[in-house]
Amino acid sequence: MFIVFEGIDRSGKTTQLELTKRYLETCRNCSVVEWSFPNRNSITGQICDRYLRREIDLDAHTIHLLFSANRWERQQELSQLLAEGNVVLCSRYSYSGIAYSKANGLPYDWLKSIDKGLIEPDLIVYLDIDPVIASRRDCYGQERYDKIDFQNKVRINYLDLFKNDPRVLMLDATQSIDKLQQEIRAKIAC
Ligand code: DGP
Repeated sequence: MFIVFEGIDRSGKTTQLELTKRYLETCRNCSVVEWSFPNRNSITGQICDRYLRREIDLDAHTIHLLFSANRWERQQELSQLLAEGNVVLCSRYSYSGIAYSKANGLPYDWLKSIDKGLIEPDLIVYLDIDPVIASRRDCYGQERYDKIDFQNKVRINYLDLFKNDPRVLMLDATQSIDKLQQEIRAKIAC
């Protein structure tokens, strides 16, 4: 099973991913692998990291291609992990690519075509939150995209992208951590 967690910055993806991992390991006896994109350790990820930390500037198409390459370069490994029976929990995937790069002014069709063929997740957990509320959470404002106007555009893009997708569990991320985790567990259990 391949489960992707999506949402604007500080929406609570990491917290829910960790709790879901613990649940699957301890209560469901699963072998769970935790991933996140961008993977900042690879060469493409190091450039994405420098871009996000505002150390370098790159044009919107160029940086998007690097974010996308960062996903493509791990496809074989992902395919193997899934074939071996692991559950892969992943913070961000191609949906971040569309939501963020569209907010950067790039066209949807081009964005979609670049990531076409990536392994599809079985479930997408989308944590929806007003960017003003998210901005009050710890560690907000450290990276390039942490601006309320920009995050508003990203949120609109996510909502548009996910509105008719049956694989998406759309959650109100202002709910308590426990309540959100309960909803995720209920979905995984069925
Ligand atoms: P974090 O999840 O905290 O490691 O932050 C990663 C940042 O990278 C976040 O602001 C969203 C952004 N991001 C992830 N994937 C893409 C992508 O494909 N394109 C663009 N433009 N941004 C992305």
